[in-house]
Amino acid sequence: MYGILCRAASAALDLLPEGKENAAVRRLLQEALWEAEEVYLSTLPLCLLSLTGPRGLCYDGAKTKEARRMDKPIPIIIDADPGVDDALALKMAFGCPKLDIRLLCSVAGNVSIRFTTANALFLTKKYGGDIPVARGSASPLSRQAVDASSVHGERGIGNYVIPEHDYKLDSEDGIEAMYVSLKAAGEPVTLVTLGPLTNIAALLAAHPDALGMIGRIYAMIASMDGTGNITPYAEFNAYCDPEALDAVVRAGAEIVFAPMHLGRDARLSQADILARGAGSEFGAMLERIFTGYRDDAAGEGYVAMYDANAVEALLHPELYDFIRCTAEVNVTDRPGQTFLRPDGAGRFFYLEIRDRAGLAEAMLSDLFPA
Ligand SMILES: [Ca+2]
Repeated sequence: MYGILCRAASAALDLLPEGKENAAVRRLLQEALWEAEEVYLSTLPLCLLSLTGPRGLCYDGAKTKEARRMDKPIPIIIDADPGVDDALALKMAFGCPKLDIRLLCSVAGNVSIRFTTANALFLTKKYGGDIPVARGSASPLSRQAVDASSVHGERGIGNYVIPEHDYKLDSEDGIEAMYVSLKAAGEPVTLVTLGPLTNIAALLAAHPDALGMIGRIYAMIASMDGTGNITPYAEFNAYCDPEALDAVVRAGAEIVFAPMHLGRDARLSQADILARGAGSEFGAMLERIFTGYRDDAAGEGYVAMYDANAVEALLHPELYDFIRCTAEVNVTDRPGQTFLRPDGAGRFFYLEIRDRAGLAEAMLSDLFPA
């Protein structure tokens, strides 16, 4: 039955003339095709066997929806607050032929919007080519801004000082830039969020129809069990803007959480990173960045790869288990406290690393592609 639906949707797509007037219909048909393919594949015992994780947790749609589209680059928008680990995650995404990065939007988080925007602009134009860059929200939806400059350095990227350059922002209004980009795509766009979810919540509040244009959100945010790193109860990105996270969760967006503990689980030694990047300009930049970076959670000489998991799960879904869950966000007495509870009927997913050695190698290779 689903095989028939796959073929019907595929045939309809082939017959539908290209053109903006058909964009909405194409998107609906493409969505129907993906959904039918997922159900179809999940009924095949061989697929089930090959995609079943070591924890006995079953294949799910989250890892295959993008995988099915690997024949063409995945359209994505990245929202980030660079940030040392953001810089590493962004470099992994830039230049990867699997991704079609439509926009990079800054957000206040690790440091103020002034510095996250400056860092996002320089990193993107220097290493990402022509990707448009927009300035996002300067402060959380309804709270005072906090930062993590004690970890990432006063300007967010350790002791690296951005050289003089002529790079220009493409937009001073990241939320509108995101909406325009989503509308122009004509197909669902994956969001990769590496900071607080202020921009995404603001986007959904201003343009509720944007939700239907977002394929899935890969988000580095939250902890599984109500523990934290900025407070005993809250992970940093969730703590910065709990109302934004709560709004995105409640909006019904399909979120793949890269939770806090994965950052430590996926940590890389600075020596390994610098050895791989020896002789490269980015390697030299990292050497300077690391002199001003200090994360006790990662351990001396290591970098906690929090944000990289959100990118790598998209690029290498086979290295992770995607586990269906529910999500709960505290916006009152313990702001930013989160609980992600495994639940086969849950609307969200959280990630666990399936292959740590494989992931470490993938991260290094993506940081410094041959
Ligand atoms: Ca970040």
